[in-house]
Amino acid sequence: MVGFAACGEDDIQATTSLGSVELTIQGELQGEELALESNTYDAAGAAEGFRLTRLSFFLSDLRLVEVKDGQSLETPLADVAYFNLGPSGLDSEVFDTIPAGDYTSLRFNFGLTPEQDMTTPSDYATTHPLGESAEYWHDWESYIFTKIEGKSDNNADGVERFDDSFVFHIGVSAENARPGEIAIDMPVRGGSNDLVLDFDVATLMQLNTANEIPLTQFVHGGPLTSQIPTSAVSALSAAEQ
Ligand SMILES: [Ca+2]
Repeated sequence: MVGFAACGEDDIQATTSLGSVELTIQGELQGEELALESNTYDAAGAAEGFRLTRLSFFLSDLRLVEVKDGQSLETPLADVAYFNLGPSGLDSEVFDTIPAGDYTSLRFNFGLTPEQDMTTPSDYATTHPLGESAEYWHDWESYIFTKIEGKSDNNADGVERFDDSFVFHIGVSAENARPGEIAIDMPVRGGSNDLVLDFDVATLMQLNTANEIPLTQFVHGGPLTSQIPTSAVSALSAAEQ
């Protein structure tokens, strides 16, 4: 009977004021949902187009912001989340026990915090987002904040060949993480709640601009280590409901 005694009104209130948030990130490119492996996309630096084979990244220090009495109040959503977009260009993560509220923006870092980046995968269970050794670069003593991989067709012969590959593994240091803030219209209530962000891959890769990432190269350093996280923040926005 102890269980009944504990089930007062305060407990019911506490239970109903927490919900779960499923954060989905949907890649988009040239006006359509991103398709990894299968679709060919245009770029200035690829004569007959390119395909993406991998797009993965870490977001950290995710916070929901609610404005009350003119004050911005932050509610933690997650310390870190890892997204690895599937063939249909999306991935989702679920965060539990999030307080109810009427949230109007999402704050985050693209990449990891300095504290997180000082750790290594051996500090975590393999099920933790930071426990995956393939996402850590020992020579940098840093995680790989994002992986962008694909192949390009630079042989203008009308035949799909995709003889060239590109690999961008970006990280090196927590200094290359970038903060972002996205306006959202996000009431969180008890039960499950959905938040969908669009990830504009043309902005991420700066396609058809002077800063287009080179679609024949393997890059693990240099100017792109700051350009790509900056572009990634610009590429994220709330999906239209
Ligand atoms: Ca060709």
